[in-house]
Amino acid sequence: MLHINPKTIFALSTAPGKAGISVIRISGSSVRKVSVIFSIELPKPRQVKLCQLIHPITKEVIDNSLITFFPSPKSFTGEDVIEISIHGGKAIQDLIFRVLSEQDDFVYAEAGEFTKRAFLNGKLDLLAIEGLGDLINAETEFQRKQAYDQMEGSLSSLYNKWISQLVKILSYIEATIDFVEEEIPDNLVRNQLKDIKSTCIEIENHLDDSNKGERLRDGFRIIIAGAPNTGKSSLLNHLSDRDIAIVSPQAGTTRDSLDVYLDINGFPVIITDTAGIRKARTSIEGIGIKRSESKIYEADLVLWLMDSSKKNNKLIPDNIKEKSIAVWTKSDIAISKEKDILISTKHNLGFVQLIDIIGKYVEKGCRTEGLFITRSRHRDALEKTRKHLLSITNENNLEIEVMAEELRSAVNSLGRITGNVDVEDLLEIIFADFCIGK
Ligand SMILES: Nc1nc2c(ncn2[C@@H]2O[C@H](COP(=O)(O)OP(=O)(O)OP(=O)(O)O)[C@@H](O)[C@H]2O)c(=O)[nH]1
Ligand SMILES: [Mg+2]
Repeated sequence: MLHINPKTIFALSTAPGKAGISVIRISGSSVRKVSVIFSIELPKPRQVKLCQLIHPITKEVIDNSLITFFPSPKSFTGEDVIEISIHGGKAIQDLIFRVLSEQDDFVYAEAGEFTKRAFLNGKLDLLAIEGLGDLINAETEFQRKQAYDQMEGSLSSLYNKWISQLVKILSYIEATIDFVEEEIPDNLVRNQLKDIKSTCIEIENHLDDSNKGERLRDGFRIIIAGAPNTGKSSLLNHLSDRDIAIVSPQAGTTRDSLDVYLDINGFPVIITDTAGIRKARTSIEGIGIKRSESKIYEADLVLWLMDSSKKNNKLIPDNIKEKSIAVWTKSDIAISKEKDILISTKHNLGFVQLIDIIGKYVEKGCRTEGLFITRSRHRDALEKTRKHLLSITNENNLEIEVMAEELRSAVNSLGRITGNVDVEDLLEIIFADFCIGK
């Protein structure tokens, strides 16, 4: 069970290390004591004030700082919060932390404790917290947008809408159980079934999203594969503009898979160079080839390389044709130039066309418009909700008590996504202005 430590917590909110400025965040019921500790006058709520921080014992000036005060409940954590912007040096931070630690009711915050308090005080639900985490980690423009929308509650409103729809149905059904001796309109249960079906269809449509949101969050995976010596490592180096993989005329150079992170048109892409596929000559090469095969299996797109200066190339295997594009390499020494995609890393040829095609695949694979599932945690919970609803709609003459139980489980699964649903509380709210038969 989560609980809030009664102590006031403090920590550095900006990244550690030297910087122009750093921000220390303090949250909890003793926050106002900061004014006594450092001999400063607190600013008005949510206004910034320039203050000299004075050491409580030596009375020396520690630093000039900017103080912002957020009284409860209008703060990130919901508690009283003070943010102190100081010059970003280690000695200043250490001294302030030492002074604060000497207070009985102050303690250095644990990882994620500010956010945990925000959750426990009802300031953020789990989706908003995950959105905030994703926003901080976002590396491309579309990742930023998706994370921001989630943090601002776009997914929470959708899931909360389904929760209220289902709880409303549940309240009717519970009422039917409770008042079964009295007169219940004949079509009551039939109407509830219709509503369950329509919510279930909405959830199914949401699930049927080709995993775009998760791909946008985690990165679109492109694998460079093909026979040895076709120029795979040369292509990785060229695309990433770095000399990251060893290139050599010897077939079977690459053994380990090598990842490079790229931003293609605002989408996150992970490109992986792999060991050339052939009958392994050594056991180590064999391990490399196995790794290639499993990477190819996980890939969203495979660039299958073939050497245009050679006859008898190893063609794209049938089982990966659907997610592969054929890329012919070494166009500068090609036997024939009649190929759809023909590149030369040596002479920088064919890359406008190759990047254009890759960009289209990436966009198709992770462009999200509207609301998309962003984590497998949410997908699992939605799948469970769907399963419970289907077990009601697929069954004829299901006992009403079983129906209520399945609905309750469906709501609980949905509630686990946002983390703040208590079915009994919701039922009470609904029953408060709900009257059977009206
Ligand atoms: N002429 C020419 N040679 C190239 C080109 N691209 C790669 N090569 C040469 O092809 C040879 C193999 O290149 P790599 O990039 O190591 O090929 P690979 O597919 O990674 O090979 P393995 O790791 O052994 O599977 C090297 O000698 C490269 O210099 C190109 O565009 N033109
Ligand atoms: Mg290689």
